[in-house]
Amino acid sequence: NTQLRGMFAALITAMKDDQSFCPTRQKEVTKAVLSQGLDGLYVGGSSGESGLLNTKELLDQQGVVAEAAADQGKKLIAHVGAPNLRDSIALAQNAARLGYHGLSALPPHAYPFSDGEIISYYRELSAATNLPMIVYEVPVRTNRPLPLPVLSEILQLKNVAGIKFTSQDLFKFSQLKAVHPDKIFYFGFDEIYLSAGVLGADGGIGSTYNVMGKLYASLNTAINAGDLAEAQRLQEISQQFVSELLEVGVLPGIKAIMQARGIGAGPTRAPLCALSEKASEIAARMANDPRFT
Ligand code: NAY
Repeated sequence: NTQLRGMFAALITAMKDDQSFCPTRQKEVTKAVLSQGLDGLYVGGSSGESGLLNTKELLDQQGVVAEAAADQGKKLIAHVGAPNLRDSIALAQNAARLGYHGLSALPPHAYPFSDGEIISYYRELSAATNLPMIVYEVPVRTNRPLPLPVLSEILQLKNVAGIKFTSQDLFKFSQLKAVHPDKIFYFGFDEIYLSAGVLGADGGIGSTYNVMGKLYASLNTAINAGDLAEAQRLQEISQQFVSELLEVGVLPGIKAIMQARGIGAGPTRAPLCALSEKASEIAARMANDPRFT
C-alpha cells in the first residue's frame, strides 16, 4: 500500500452549462489538475459532487478520467460510495476493470444505519474486487463520527488498506494509527494538513488541491524533509485561500478559479449554490496568484 501514499486532488466534476456531466471538459480539467505535480486523483468523491450525480454519470466519469490520465504515472482512487451497496459494487467493479489503483467509500448514511449494517457494507464492498479500499471518516457529511472500535473493525476487513480521515479529531486519528500502524492514513482538511502531516499522515486528499496542487505537493515535501518553517508558510497561504473560498462556497469557488484560468469546469449542480459575483471576483484575483500555482 505504500505506493498509494501522497497528495491526491479530490477531482471536481466538469459540467456543461446546463449542469449535465461534460466528458470533454472533464478531460481538460483532469489534465490541468494533474499537470500541477500531485501524486494522483481521488475521483467521484464529495468534491466531485458525487452525491448529486447518478450512477451512470459516475461510471462514465471513471472512464473519461482513466483515459485522460493514462500513461502519466499517476495513481487513481475511485470513490464508489453510493446510497446503496449494489451501485457501490457496480462502481467498484468498473473502476477495477479500468485499472484504478484503489477504492474509497463514504459510510452509507441515507438512513441511520446500525454499526453492524455499516460494517457489513464495507465487508461486501471490499470483497467485490481485489483493490485496496480506503474507508472514509467524514462526520461533516454523515453527521455521525464512527466510534473508534467500529473504525478499527472496518480497518481489519479483507482488502481494507487505510482511511481517509476528514475530521478535526486528531487524537482519534493518532489513536487509530497507533493500533493500525500498517494502514495508510490520509487527511482530508486541506487547511490543516500540516497538523496531520506532523502526526504521521501518509498523504492528503482535498478539494483545493484542484487549483493549488503545486502548493500542497510542496507542503508535503517540506513536512517529509522536516522543514517546518516552510511547511507553516505554505499552510498559511492555503488557509488564507480556504477562508476566502468558504465565503463563496468551496466548489463554486474552485470552479470559478478554473474558469478564470481558461479551464472549462462549468457550473456546480443545483442545489449547490451557483457562482456568485463575489466568487468571480475572488477567482479573478486568485487564478494567477503565483503563490497558489
Ligand atoms: C472528497 O472529495 O471526498 C474530499 O476529499 C473532500 C475533501 C474536502 N472535505 C470536505 C468535507 O469537503 O478538501 C476538503 C475541504 O473542502 C477543504 O478542506 C475546505 O474545508
